[in-house]
Amino acid sequence: MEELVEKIALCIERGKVNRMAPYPPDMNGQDGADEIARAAVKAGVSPDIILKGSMAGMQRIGEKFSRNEAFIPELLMSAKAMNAVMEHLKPFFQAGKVKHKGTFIIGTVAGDLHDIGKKLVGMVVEGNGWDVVDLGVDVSTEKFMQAIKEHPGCTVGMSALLTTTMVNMDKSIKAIKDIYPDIKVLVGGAPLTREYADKINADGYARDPQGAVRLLERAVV
Ligand code: B1M
Repeated sequence: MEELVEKIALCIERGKVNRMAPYPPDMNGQDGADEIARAAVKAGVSPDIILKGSMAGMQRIGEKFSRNEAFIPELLMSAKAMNAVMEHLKPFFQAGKVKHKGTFIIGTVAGDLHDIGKKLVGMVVEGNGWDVVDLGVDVSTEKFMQAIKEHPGCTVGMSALLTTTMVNMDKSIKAIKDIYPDIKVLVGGAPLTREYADKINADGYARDPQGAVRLLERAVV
């Protein structure tokens, strides 16, 4: 099992999406993240373990990027490989999707293009019985406000992966609370801390998707 997980981590680190993908050239003709994740699911490997391998691959490419050993195109290929794995995990995370506990609007804040963590949070929240509206990336305050107007009583989730964009949460929360003081806003993403969440008057901070579900259950159900 460990071997399978390591293979997934390697495909994500190297940005090997599937067998047909010509990139990276030295992995030509080998199975990619798509085939290996499919095989892992078929072999009964737990989705959490597959995810752990995927995150390890992302962590490695992120570290290479920090050391100037990888650049944006490589990060994009890793993201593509990660998305291929997530397609296989979706059915598991969404398996519990029965109750309509409420609506959760989620988006990555203005200026930020990181999609994967936010998508993962949306999938897990959806699997726990919430209707999820994913506004995508680079979501402006106006777009959050419009979605709140369209989904009265919703809860809002904001994700940020950059220290330079997490400050935009502050602006969006202020604007939302001004007009919709009862709307709850949860925040998360790698650079965030509980202290920062408190400072910007977020109603909750979650480190991971399960934390977001716990907050939602507490705040709303
Ligand atoms: Co960028 N990037 N990136 N990147 N990128 C990071 C985040 C970075 C840490 C890399 C590094 O330097 N080691 C660094 C940020 C440094 C900082 O600000 N402290 C960085 C940088 C600098 C940049 C650019 C500025 C690079 C440049 O242009 N010079 C640029 C910015 C573009 C922009 O957004 N405007 C940039 C671009 C990109 C790509 C577009 C190429 C690509 C994203 C593609 C995509 O998403 N479709 C990318 C990638 C892939 C990464 C890394 C390698 C991986 C991110 C990821 O998907 N992680 C990342 C390094 C790393 O994370 N190790 C890096 C996997 C994902 C599952 O985890 O998103 O953390 P994560 O989500 C977690 C939790 O954070 C949490 O739950 C998730 C699951 O556990 N969570 C929430 C997230 N949102 C939540 C919301 C919640 C609750 C929990 O409630 C609402």
